[in-house]
Amino acid sequence: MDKPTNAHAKIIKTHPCFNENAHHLFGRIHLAVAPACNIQCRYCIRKYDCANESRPGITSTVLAPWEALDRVGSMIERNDRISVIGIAGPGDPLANETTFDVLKSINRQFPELTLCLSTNGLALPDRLEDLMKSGVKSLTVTINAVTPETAEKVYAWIHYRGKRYTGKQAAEILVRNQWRGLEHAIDAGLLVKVNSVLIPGVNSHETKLIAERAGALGADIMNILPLIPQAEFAHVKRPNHQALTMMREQCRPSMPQMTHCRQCRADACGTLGEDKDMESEVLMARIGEEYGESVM
Ligand code: CLF
Ligand code: SF4
Repeated sequence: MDKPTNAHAKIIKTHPCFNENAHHLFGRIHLAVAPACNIQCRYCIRKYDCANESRPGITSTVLAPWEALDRVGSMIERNDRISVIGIAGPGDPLANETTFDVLKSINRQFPELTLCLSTNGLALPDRLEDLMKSGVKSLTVTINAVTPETAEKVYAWIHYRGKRYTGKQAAEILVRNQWRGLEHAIDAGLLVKVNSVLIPGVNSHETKLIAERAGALGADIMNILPLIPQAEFAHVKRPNHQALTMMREQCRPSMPQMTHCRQCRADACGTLGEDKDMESEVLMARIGEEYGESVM
């Protein structure tokens, strides 16, 4: 087996999110197979995609597992630059059993593709082993706080092991699980990105601390996302480019910073920024197939 560093280097070479130089050359497909979420971020409107990894505003069609597999097949036939298959919502992938079934099937059928997943981290300590078994190689954990006091301002409630928690108790469990999950995922050899939503006046005083702590644990890269003001934070001003750049510079000594994130949809496909519509891509692939068959 490759040592984690060698295996990581191989994945990074073709991963559009972990490697800025790869993002024009290689693409990803997001499979929107995970509608349920186990927490409530105060900046999230639940009818849209998960704002931790995917740009909210466009409701995704949730795919059944067979549809997801079918789409991967059609897409990689049509687009040979697809190197990564990710599950990033529209809710939290780890709160949906379908996630694991889909990952396993893709891993079996397309072992050459890198499987990627993004989570809020609540269920990560409980589900890491299952994730590893399903073939995931790169992981994103969104961490918006170090202290429960700040976490309480960012998250309204959690649903954990069959029980709903609010307030301080919810914040304590979530923060503990996010950091524990992150540490375990790094130790297990996954390539790990930390996403952090920058919310001015709410968690901005802890962003640097998140970088320091995650960097010390060995996370590979950090992606600071500017808040999209909505839901309970509709009144908060979205950090401008300058504020974002300043925060990234403060965090850079602790961890490499991602600056090319496109806050893509849970059903995005193609290279970053192409924002192709998967359904029409799949349709085009089918038409191409049928045309090919009819002229042969
Ligand atoms: Fe998707 Fe995320 Fe994997 Fe990339 S996206 S699950 S790590 S394959 Fe990439 Fe899109 Fe930014 Fe995410 S540009 S939102 S960082
Ligand atoms: Fe919304 Fe994602 Fe937060 Fe769940 S984890 S509440 S889907 S932003």
